[in-house]
Amino acid sequence: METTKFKKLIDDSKIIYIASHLNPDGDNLGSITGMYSALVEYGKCVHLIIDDEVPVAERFLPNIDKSVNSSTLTKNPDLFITLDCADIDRLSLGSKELFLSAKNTINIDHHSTNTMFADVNIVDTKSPATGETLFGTLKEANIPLNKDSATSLYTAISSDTGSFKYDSVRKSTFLIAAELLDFNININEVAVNLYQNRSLAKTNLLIKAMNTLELYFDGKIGIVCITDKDIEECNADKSDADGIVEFVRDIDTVELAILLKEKSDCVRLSTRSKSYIDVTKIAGKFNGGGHVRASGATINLPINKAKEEVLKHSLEAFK
Ligand SMILES: [Mn+2]
Repeated sequence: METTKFKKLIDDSKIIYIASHLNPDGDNLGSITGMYSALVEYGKCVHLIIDDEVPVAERFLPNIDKSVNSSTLTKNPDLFITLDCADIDRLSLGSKELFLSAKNTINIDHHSTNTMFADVNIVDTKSPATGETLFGTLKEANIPLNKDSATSLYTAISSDTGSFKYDSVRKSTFLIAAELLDFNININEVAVNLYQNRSLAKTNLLIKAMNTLELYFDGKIGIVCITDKDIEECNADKSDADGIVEFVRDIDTVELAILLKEKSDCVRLSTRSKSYIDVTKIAGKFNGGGHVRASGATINLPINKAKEEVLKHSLEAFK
């Protein structure tokens, strides 16, 4: 039903905008470039909007160099598409303004916290990645893929499944990956860029963060903290904090991993779990959200108070 509306909006629209969200990750960037490449191939006039810094790992994505800042575009596009974006406030202010001016809007996502903010909402909360949901949507709409879009979708899915190892992965995930391989994509290029590409600056930030490691509750809870100053001192990008929380999770005793990132005016919480803790419940205490094994929130408290509160809710999660 929603796919029929999706297809009609694509076919009826001349000018289409596709935008990333703030702090874009692999699923977001893979999905927007995948959609962009597919729609360009389909003959559409498409503009790709990225207002934030692209992490180094995703800079290889096909057509990501075609992206523009929202300030370069005029209002009132026929169609505005968001992907992997749970609510409208995850867009940059410029993108949000364009979104609100669009004649029609589409939201494709897999977050359970999605607010259904568009005219057409294709939200599959069981899907491990927006890239998987997008694959199904394009297939149903008979919009063909090519090597570029297939590379992007494979990257999106690999990225949000920790290289196909999280328990959100389902049978369809592997079947879709298999279909994407038919496009002769370079999976080594994807793997090297996503997983074997850590800069020395990011490595130094990781070391700094891991030096703050504290374990609680028989080692089941692991927590690390970093500050904007740490990022500066390591000469790292802000996106270099991505992935640190996974190192905490990967400690053998840890079930629940927590990263607190101190910013000038707030604390950013990232949580990961290994097998049984639902981290959306912890992020939810701070009006955040995400997925059962990976969630986040913004906490408007000083870091020490934030840490205390997060630990309190984390201990409760084990009861
Ligand atoms: Mn995602």
